[in-house]
Amino acid sequence: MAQNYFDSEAETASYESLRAIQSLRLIKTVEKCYANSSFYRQKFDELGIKPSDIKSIDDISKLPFTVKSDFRENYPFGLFAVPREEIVRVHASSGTSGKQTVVGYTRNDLDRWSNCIARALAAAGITKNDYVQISYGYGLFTGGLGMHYGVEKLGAKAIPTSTGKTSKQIELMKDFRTNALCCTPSYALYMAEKMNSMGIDPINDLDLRVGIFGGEAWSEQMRLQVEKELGIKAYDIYGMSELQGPGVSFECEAQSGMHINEDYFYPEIIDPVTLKPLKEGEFGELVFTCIGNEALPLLRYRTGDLTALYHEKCSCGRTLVKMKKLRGRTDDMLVIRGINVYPSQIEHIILSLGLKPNYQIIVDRKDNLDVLTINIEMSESCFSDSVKGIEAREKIIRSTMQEALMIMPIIKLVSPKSLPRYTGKASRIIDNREF
Ligand code: DLL
Repeated sequence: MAQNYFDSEAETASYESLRAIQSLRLIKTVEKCYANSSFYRQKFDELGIKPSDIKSIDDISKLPFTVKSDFRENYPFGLFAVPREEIVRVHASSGTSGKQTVVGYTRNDLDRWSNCIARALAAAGITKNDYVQISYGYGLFTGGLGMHYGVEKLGAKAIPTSTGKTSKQIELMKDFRTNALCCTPSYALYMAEKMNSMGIDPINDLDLRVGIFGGEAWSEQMRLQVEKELGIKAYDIYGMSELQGPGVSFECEAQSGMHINEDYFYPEIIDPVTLKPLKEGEFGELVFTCIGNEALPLLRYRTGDLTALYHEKCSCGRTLVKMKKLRGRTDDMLVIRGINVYPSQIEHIILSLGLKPNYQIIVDRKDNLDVLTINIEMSESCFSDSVKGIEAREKIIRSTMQEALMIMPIIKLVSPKSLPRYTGKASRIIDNREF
């Protein structure tokens, strides 16, 4: 692929000049936090730190962490660090409990965000000539509008279909000769299934070439499946509402980890228990300091996402540090009979056994013991098998799971298309235990 940058100066900057940009922006961010945010001023005072203690990016570990509950405690606008009249957009994301996490943007923030997305689109080979269908939800969720402004910034053609009305979306995709699709990986797979039932062959009947998928964890096998079923190249994009939304990091042609827009988001990896910084290459919790945000300049925000950072000479020429595909979240981890189980491990096994990622993980407590049940949809051919045949397959899956997870799950192969499909983020875990 020809090298394709939106912002080559930042994306291919030398390590030294990136550090210099990061240092400068960190110093400014810290000064602004102290001057304009009573939340951060109080934290600094409690720790006995002054903005003048931060002289370069190497001083970052002197700064306090910020966590999700800080949003809840300062709901709705208490973390904003600019006068209210400078805010031009508000988004929010729903958490598992309590109030929504509210984020705000100045005009410059929206511009920076669009740049981040435009970088991601260009890295996936999207150009001005492309029609880009945005099937992330529009609204308070950052996916739809975030991608939308980035597509326009690049100069490509945004088709704002949002989520839902899937048959109509596919019809438009065919009529408009859509080249790129942006949505969650779960929705991409659902679209492939729907195309099949509509008699549309994505490879011969559509002009789809690439997908920009994110918003939820998806394994390498799931990528292969989406690529095969839609006949496209599938690129990963990462972000979270608190930081800006999508576009904090993105994949390039190498499709091996995501380049972080580290001139705007300074990453660290910490041990989630000791909170000590970990070395390059070690897996831990991802922490970001937003050194380019005006409205919400978060310091050392603990994302709860588990990954590792690494520098490499990337074939695309970008020098931006990479993060590995997410391994899960600190709060996604299920502790079943004292054993840590990540849903991503279960998905990995399901896909490596040639099954589709249509599954449900259910945890119950019976007679004081945790019971893990995994419902997995059968393919049509497996469904027409004898009861004995189906039981034999269940047995193979059970023993593979047991070997990998160190616990024995109950495996139930259920009929095709009987489990829910998702047009946004999939939610496949039902934990019925009371804690
Ligand atoms: O999901 C922003 C986004 C929209 C990113 C569209 C990419 C595409 P939230 O709703 O705040 O924001 O959820 C953020 O989703 O902390 C991760 O756990 C997860 N996540 C997002 N992207 C990825 C990805 C948006 N590419 C949370 N891989 C994050 C794995 C992802 N997990």
